[in-house]
Amino acid sequence: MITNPEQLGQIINDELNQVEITDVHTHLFSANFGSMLLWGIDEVLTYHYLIAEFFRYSRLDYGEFFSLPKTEQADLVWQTLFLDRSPVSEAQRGALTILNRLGLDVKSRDLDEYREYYRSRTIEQQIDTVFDLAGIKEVVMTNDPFDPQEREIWKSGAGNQDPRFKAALRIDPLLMDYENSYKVLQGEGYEVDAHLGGNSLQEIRRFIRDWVLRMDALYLAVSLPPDFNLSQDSTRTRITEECVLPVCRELDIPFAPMIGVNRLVNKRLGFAGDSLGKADVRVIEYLCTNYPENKFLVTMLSRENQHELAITARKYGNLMVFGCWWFLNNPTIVREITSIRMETLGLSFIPQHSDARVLEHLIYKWEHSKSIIGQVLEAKYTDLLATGWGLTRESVSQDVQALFSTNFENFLRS
Ligand code: RAT
Ligand code: ZN
Repeated sequence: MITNPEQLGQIINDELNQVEITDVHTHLFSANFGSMLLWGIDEVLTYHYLIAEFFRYSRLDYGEFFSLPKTEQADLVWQTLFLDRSPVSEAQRGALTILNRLGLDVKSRDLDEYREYYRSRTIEQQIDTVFDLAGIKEVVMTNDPFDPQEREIWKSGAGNQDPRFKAALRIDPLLMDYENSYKVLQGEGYEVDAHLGGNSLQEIRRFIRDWVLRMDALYLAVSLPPDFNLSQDSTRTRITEECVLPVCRELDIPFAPMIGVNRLVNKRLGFAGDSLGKADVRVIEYLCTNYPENKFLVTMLSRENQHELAITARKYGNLMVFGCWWFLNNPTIVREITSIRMETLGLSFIPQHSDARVLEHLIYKWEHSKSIIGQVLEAKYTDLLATGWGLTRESVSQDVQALFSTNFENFLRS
């Protein structure tokens, strides 16, 4: 039985160090995807979170920056964000956590030395090292059948060869850009037209089904703008209600709407130019009420949506809330959101995903998040001890595993 705070802190730390994480949403790929898997210091430094921060200080022409070779972009970011000033933002700190945990000398500030480390590494070794350092068991990829390069990899059978990398079928073009994306379906032999006439809906269902099965996808995901709703009779509404939801039901996989992105607010910044807005949580109520046989994995991007999303999850067993997504993945906000969720949902949520785009991101995203989630949990346990409640190492272990892996696995199976 755990009786005092020191013992409690030690046990939580042990459990956090041991837990094997399932990372439910990343942009990583297995080594079989070749150049699609990003890794290495130059990729870390040119992460779009850091590019946005670079342009807070630089007036360089955007086009000029993006036309430079990656190493030169990384040199500029390193100079501007790490040498010219202290790297205090979360993404800056993240790059330093990575270097430090890989055993590199952060004090030296010597980018060439960091590059040198990578010259002796193979991607296979680096995956093992990073998974080990970050405590990862499995990551879920973001798999796009509208990307010709990726499509070919799946068709060749190489997509599922590393069991540590699970698939998630991502269908943004289908819901966000049907006027163009239907042509991809046509090119792949599906009988669809621009207006959802004829056999289009049936064929879109066949397309989704074929890709879920080919990838063995754990869920079907889409990122959506803040004004997402299903109250208008639009192409998006029809594809969602008549194709996406029926196929998810049939194959018993969750639908994962990720809501709140305003894409390309500043187009010239490319990937780094996306922003966010507050969404209407009633669309989640609508989905969970009208489709009780479907399961919904939901994350929202605006801080303002977080309390109402947690309350919504109290109303529906078919709703699983996950992650502190993207602009929310800052220590202050992770602490706040995790506290709100724990106080309203107990342990029945998935506190975090990494959204890693570069392999090494797993190291910092998980170290930083684990520490805060652990502190929130510790505060709650301390309150429990004050009531006279008894905790054991086993109960702590079970709770930590729920948060970092089994809630997801059980939701998939439910
Ligand atoms: O966090 C990110 O890297 C974003 O660019 C997006 O990828 C977002 O997470 C998404 O999946 O749309
Ligand atoms: Zn993402």
